[in-house]
Amino acid sequence: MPTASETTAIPRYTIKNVSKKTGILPVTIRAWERRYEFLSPHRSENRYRMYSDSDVALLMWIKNRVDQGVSISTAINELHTLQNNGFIPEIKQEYQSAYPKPTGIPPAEYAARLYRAFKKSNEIEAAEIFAEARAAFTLPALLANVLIPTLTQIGEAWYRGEIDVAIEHFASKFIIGKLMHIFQTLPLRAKREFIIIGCAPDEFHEIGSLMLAILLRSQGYRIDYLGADIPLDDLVDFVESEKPAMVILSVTMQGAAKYVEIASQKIAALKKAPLFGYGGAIFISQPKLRLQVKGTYLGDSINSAVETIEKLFPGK
Ligand code: B12
Repeated sequence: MPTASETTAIPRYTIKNVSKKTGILPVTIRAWERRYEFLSPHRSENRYRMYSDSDVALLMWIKNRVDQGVSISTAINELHTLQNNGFIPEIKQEYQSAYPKPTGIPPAEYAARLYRAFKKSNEIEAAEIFAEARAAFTLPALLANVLIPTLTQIGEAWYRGEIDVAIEHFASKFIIGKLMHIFQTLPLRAKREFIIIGCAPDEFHEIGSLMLAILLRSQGYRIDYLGADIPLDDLVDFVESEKPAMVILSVTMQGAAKYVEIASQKIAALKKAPLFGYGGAIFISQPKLRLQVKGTYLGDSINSAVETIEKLFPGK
């Protein structure tokens, strides 16, 4: 089944249809394309420009800004900056805002509210809190300051015996669902390097790697996200056939850390070896484990991992 962004990318409208939908004259749409390289519509067999739903959404966004008095070149620059920060005009405005709309409520308060909703297994409340926090913060802030603290509270409460495993599963599945939705609705037409991300064998904590996958895709990288517990030989075969620029593995539990060392060696031995990066909670609590790995330790947080990768692949 196609993802939301694949569906919205299907070219289906002529310039006349688009003009009707957006209220922008065909001549203006063509001028924006010529002068600012804004949109590169698919060409039909008879060379007609064909636009997708996603193109229509982008044009509407630009039109709104121009109607607000912003110049066309500024509006296009704004759009590119927002897209690089994870804004997706193609998806519904109530799900995310173009500019974060601060509510004055600190992220820790959202984390506490989300935790309380999970504790009651109240999905409606959790969804409302999540939607409000999503609109209030940038993606990196949402992940680092709302979702990770919520998961930490869940883990601590589970460890103290205050909540059941069922609540922990309810909360982590809810968060994974929301994160997968964000991941799959980010633009798929990547302009930057191809990176494969997932977890080492025996590692079932996948949320950190999924968060990193989201932030990197929002920065324009092409990302294949493979999730938890990837068998090493399959990973190496996949890397050999797909030829990514980088492979990243994440580990939380001590038992899985040894596989990162083995994976790093197997990947380094490939003919055209990609870069190898790694991270996760176990490499923070036991830094000595890093000594064995042939690759780049990406840092103690998801955001530091993005910074490290940006340095490895400069020139957006
Ligand atoms: C959700 C969860 C699960 C879920 C995971 C679901 C899923 N599909 O991901 C399930 C139910 C599978 C699970 C299972 C287990 N879990 Co668990 N789990 C958690 C919980 C609540 C949240 C984990 C999480 O996703 N956090 C979000 C991430 C992003 O947070 P983080 O790791 O702190 O991330 C920071 C850094 O580590 C770093 N980072 C993270 N990932 C990456 C990746 C890269 C590349 C980089 C550079 C950086 C990076 O960036 C973050 C900061 O910005 C934690 C509690 C906690 N404190 O985290 C326990 C926790 C991790 N689990 C724990 C345990 C004990 C287990 C089990 C052994 C339980 C059991 N008896 O079965 C199993 C082990 C399974 C396995 N072999 O992997 C313990 C681990 C203690 C330890 N170190 O030994 C914790 C800490 C709970 C606790 N307080 O005791 N768990």
